[in-house]
Amino acid sequence: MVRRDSPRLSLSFVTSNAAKAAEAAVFLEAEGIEVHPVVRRLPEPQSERLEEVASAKLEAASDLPGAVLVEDSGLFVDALGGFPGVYSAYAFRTLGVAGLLRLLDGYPRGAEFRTAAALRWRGVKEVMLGAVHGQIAREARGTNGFGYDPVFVPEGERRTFAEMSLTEKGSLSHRARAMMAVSSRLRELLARPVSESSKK
Ligand code: ITT
Repeated sequence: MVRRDSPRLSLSFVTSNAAKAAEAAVFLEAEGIEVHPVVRRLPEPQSERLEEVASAKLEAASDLPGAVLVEDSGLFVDALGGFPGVYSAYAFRTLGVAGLLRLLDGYPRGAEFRTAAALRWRGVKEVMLGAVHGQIAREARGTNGFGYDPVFVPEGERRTFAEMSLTEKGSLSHRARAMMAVSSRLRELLARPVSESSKK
């Protein structure tokens, strides 16, 4: 739903992954929030919590003015005790989707995609979470999206994320759910009086 009644908001989305910014934009732009992608690979600390990684990425982007958004995401597979989770990028590079399918051979397929989105605006820094539960498919299907999309089937669907359009995935994914929280928080902050020191 486009909120034509509210003032126009904009934010910088810092990521090395253009597909992430495009997906976030599907949700945020529909909410009347303009998304400016800033292509940068931010350092990620070794941590067992997505929230900590997202906070550290936000710190690393402290030179950018205005509203700044970063996020860290991961796939948490139930039968693997949450692996690859915060190690999703490493597991993707080393095992790949085929390796994940081999690891899960004969095991239950439940998994959750999670996003921790860290927002800084008007002196406030906050981390918001979004998650979607689903199943790891038996084989890779679809060519859209990126990363683990060809093997993740969100709850209530038969198709993998990679078989969905950008708009479909961008409206029901873990990222969309985190962006919903980001959008509400931005509106709350917009409604608050601003001190001179936090205007930037
Ligand atoms: P950043 O620059 O924003 O960090 P990235 O692609 O490195 O971009 P993450 O560290 O958050 O992003 O991602 C960890 C891994 O999880 C990486 O291999 C991604 O491809 C994968 N991943 C993240 N979100 C995903 C999604 O929505 N669908 C499929 N795979 C995803």
